[in-house]
Amino acid sequence: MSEFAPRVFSGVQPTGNLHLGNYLGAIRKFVALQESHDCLYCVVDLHSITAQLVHEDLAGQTRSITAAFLAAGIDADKHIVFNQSRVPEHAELAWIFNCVARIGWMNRMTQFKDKAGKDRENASLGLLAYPSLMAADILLYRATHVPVGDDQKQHLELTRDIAQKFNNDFSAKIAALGLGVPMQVGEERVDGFFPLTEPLIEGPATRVMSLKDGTKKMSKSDPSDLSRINLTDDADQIARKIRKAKTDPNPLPETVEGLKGRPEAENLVGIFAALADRPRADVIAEYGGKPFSEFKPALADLAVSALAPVSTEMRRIESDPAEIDRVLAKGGERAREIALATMKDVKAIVGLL
Ligand code: AQP
Repeated sequence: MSEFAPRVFSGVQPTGNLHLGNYLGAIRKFVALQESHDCLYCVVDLHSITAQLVHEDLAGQTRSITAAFLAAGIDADKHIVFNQSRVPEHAELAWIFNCVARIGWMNRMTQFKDKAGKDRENASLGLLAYPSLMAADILLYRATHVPVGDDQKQHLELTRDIAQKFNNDFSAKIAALGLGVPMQVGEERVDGFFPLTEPLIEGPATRVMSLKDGTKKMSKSDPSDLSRINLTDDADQIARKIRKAKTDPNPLPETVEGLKGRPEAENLVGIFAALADRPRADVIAEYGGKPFSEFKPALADLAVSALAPVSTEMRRIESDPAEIDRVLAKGGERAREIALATMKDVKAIVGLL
């Protein structure tokens, strides 16, 4: 067991409209964790320029994601809400991690392969180094837990590899400076400077799939808006998208096992279960054997009732951008205090005067 104080960190990129996948896979978990942990929630604007450099309104997008955090129920007084670029130590630690991580590790990242596509030589160096900046985001605060969707699992494993290599390579220096924290690594009890962060990937909606293709992740960058439900969609748009969602011609199965091999049905049942906070088996007990024409309107009603309060509150918050900027500035100051303390020790460990 780690003896680092439990602390949660997670981030969302300001790359477009937040969708139901981001909400169920990440933001709703952020809200729940506030009860039990100290949390830092970050709009990771430096990440958003890795795949596409020029954005029409990056600052506006950053405010909009912040508004979504607050509207969903994140308490910016009790916890820390900020945007990444306000705390320059993220980029500073990422540079050190670029020298810890190996090129082979980065080349294996499936998100890099997906986003770089066929023309890898033309991808930005930032896109390749993305996981090293993500490790810096987390480890700058020596966060012990990171709530994320399933797509981020590999990046979290890499974060642990970076922490472990840093701890090993500098073990003598960490011990000499008295900066080691005891922790359990497998069978061994060791001292390390960075914790081996645990991903929190659980619940019925760790990977919400596209409404147009049950084998593809719901994503902000999908060119078809019909593939996702945005947090900003109104009741009519939500109902229309669910009505048009791809399904197979059969009624819903009578058992959860019957969802196997039916990705679209599995996705819609998973979304229903997550929104209603009920097990899938419960949903199947109610709708098994019924046609999609009956299930879809119930799902649309549920989605509207879950998302409407968030989108209404989001619009209210967005109408006062100066207040959002105040929240981010205050959060940035509080985050920076922790970041500076970590960097002071990291510099001493590495030997940077
Ligand atoms: N479909 C999803 N199901 C469950 N969780 C998801 N997340 C993203 N998509 C799903 C989780 O949301 C958090 C924020 O994601 P992000 O914006 O930082 O990056 P992303 O994973 O790249 O999100 P998108 O929507 O897929 O963006 P694009 O299209 O730009 O790639 C993360 O915790 C993520 O796991």
